[in-house]
Amino acid sequence: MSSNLSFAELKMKTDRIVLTRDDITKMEVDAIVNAANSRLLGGGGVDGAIHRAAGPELLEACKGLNGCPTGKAKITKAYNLPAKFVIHAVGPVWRGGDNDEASLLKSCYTTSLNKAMQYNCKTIAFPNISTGIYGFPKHKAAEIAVGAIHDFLKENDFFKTINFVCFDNENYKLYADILISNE
Ligand code: AR6
Repeated sequence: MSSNLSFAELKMKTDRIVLTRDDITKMEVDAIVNAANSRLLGGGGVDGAIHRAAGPELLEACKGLNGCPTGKAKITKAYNLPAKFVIHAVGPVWRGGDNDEASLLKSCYTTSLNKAMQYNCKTIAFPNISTGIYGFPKHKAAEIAVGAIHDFLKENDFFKTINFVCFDNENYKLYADILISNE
């Protein structure tokens, strides 16, 4: 991992959950999760960054996946990235909160973890799915993400580390507060 951001070395470890402020494309983990759209053919935000860093083979692999429904995830190799796999999760667009947004977002996290287990990925890194272009309120999204991972870890010993990788200060601080208050 590398970053010249002032928060970069500030990591907080709560059991197997690691909070990092970094660029997810730099993460040396078994699998990184992408915040994709249902076509799985690339886009802006973290999706664009992952495709640029992985190289054009990633798009070729994604073309063979036939898209993915919201709340679910599909996996590809990671090509030029330091990670081994990319799990492409499709978060919900925020439409006010009465359209299953919360359960669909939680499902992105649990589906991605299940997919990672199928491919024997013991270390995984998540971005803050849906909190950029898709407009999900960041605090609510962070609570859902942390809750989903905690629920999963209660039942499951498979993962060595689960990284929450925040790109912006606001998300980093929200996650830090939630993780500290849950300790
Ligand atoms: N590393 C880690 N996090 C990042 C990075 C990075 N390199 N770049 C951005 N983020 P977004 P969404 C954070 O918009 O809201 C795309 O066009 C960013 O700060 O990437 O799920 C897709 O193709 C934010 O907190 O994803 C879809 O069409 C978080 O990643 C749509 O955007 C998610 O922001 C998905 O929207």
